[in-house]
Amino acid sequence: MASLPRLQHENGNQRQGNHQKGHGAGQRPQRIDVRLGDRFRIGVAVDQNGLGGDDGEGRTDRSAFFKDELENWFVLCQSEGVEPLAWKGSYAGAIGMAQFMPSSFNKYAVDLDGDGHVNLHHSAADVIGSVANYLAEFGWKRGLAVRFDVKPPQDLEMRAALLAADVLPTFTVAEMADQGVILPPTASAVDSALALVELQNGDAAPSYVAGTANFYAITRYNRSSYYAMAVVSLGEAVRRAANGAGA
Ligand SMILES: [Ca+2]
Repeated sequence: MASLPRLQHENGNQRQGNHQKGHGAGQRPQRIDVRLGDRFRIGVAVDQNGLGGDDGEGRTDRSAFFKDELENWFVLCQSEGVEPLAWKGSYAGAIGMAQFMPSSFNKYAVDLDGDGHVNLHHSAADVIGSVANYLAEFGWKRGLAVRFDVKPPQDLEMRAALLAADVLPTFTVAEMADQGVILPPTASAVDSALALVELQNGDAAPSYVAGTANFYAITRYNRSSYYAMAVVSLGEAVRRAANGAGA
């Protein structure tokens, strides 16, 4: 593979291109043109309705975020010796089995199999190590339960006060109990603050869990409580299967 030219950072304008703020729906996607030395010229189409300016329906302008991810992508390509067009990811830029954005790749991905490269497409060891490193960086505690199934306070004001903290572990077991949460005995010795999490079940009654710091760590990967519970449920099923109890 040919070596990549160094990124141009000297005047800070090399990656500005001609992208402008969006002005609403119906316009053609604009382009960010990025020069990589004299050898590459890459145009990256940014659909401002999906990734950029407000389309009039309240979606946030995320163009700054994706410009930063684009810069991280080129840094990644240089550090890994990858041609910028060689790897494919999700439409928004998430890479490989771990679905890391380029900035997360640069911060948290690790070479666990020791071959000198971080390979999130084909190395299960690198993927597992990178996800573990990501969770550890966001507070994962080894051996700590992720969540406890609980009954919420009957008092709706107390319930609302607990839910206001969202997924952030805020309350001790005693504080939750004082507010009317019914916790299982196994929660009594937990070494973590807890968050009351409400999970809607369509027409059925919602479920409630008390999420620990480990539940919170999973939500740093994806902020949805439903995503976190899906990860936890799948992980528990894998553990049961691995232990021979069936999924
Ligand atoms: Ca590796």
